[in-house]
Amino acid sequence: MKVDVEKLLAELAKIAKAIQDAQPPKSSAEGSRSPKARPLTFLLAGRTGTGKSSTINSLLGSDIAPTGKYRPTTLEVKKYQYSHQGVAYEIIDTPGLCDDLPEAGNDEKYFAQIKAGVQEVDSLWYVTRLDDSRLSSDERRGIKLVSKALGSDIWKQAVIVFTYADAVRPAEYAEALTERTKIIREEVAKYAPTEAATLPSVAVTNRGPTTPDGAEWLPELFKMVVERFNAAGMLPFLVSMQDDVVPKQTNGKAKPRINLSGKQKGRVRKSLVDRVIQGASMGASAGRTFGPWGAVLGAVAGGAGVALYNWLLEEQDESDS
Ligand SMILES: Nc1nc2c(ncn2[C@@H]2O[C@H](COP(=O)(O)OP(=O)(O)OP(=O)(O)O)[C@@H](O)[C@H]2O)c(=O)[nH]1
Ligand SMILES: [Mg+2]
Repeated sequence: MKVDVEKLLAELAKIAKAIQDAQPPKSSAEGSRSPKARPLTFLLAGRTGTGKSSTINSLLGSDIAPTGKYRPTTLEVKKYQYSHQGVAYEIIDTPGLCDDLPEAGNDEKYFAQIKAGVQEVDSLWYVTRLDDSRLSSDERRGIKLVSKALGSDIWKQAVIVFTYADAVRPAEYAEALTERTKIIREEVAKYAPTEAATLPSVAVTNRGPTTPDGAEWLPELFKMVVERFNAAGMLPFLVSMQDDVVPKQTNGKAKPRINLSGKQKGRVRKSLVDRVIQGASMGASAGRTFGPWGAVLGAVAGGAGVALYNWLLEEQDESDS
């Protein structure tokens, strides 16, 4: 795929202008009433102790969600606020289910909490250990409750995150990944058959940079999250993460914290071009697509995201697919 960088940047500037024109004028009286960008929202689901908090902290490069071993005693949806490069985030930690919690009555409460506490989700993570061999009854409950509380479409934004890849022997790694993915998809298919069929998975280990196959997992997780990200939030997400993924050009190429391969970079670029840029110029009005994030987009066209765009769109390597 050949991408015309100039044309895309021009397209982006046009979209930014359309959004800015659509915004209400910012007089001081009106300023407080102008729409406020909602935070980018990650929803973490899965049983307790699987590494949900550890993994979101790894992706965002900051200790946002507390980690550790403790026994959950209450069912409670917890929210963590965070700001990265001027973009607000909200991490919603659903109560880690575990077999010890009595089922009767609690599911209702859990369901109501998710429904009340979650408006729009940009990225849903279903987190489960790679070294588990079967799906526990509380995991089935978790999948059911998330599907019922948020609707089956929520799986469009979902990624299965397998943690504890370090606990799987290298010889069994590929099979574990395939088999565990199949099992989760089968369960999700009960509520969202279409989405389940293509539900992607990624293996991580919060004990080191590589999975047993020797590959770095952080760039793979990032790529997959971008590919599944709510299209409306993808641009602010990419812009806020640019310092984490774009190599520093100062002295040669300093390795970024999230070091995408040429192929992974190609997939991120494809998501951006197909789902954001072309989506906005061809689909409904850009204002509706980007909503109150017009300001972020304006900043992108005005300079803040240029490093990201130039880098993402620069080399047209063969690995695009
Ligand atoms: N070996 C190994 N340990 C991990 C991994 N991920 C997390 N842990 C450990 O597992 C424990 C629980 O991790 P958390 O990230 O707090 O798990 P959580 O899913 O957020 O747990 P709750 O908030 O209780 O639901 C911690 O002691 C982590 O250090 C992993 O990939 N491999
Ligand atoms: Mg946690």
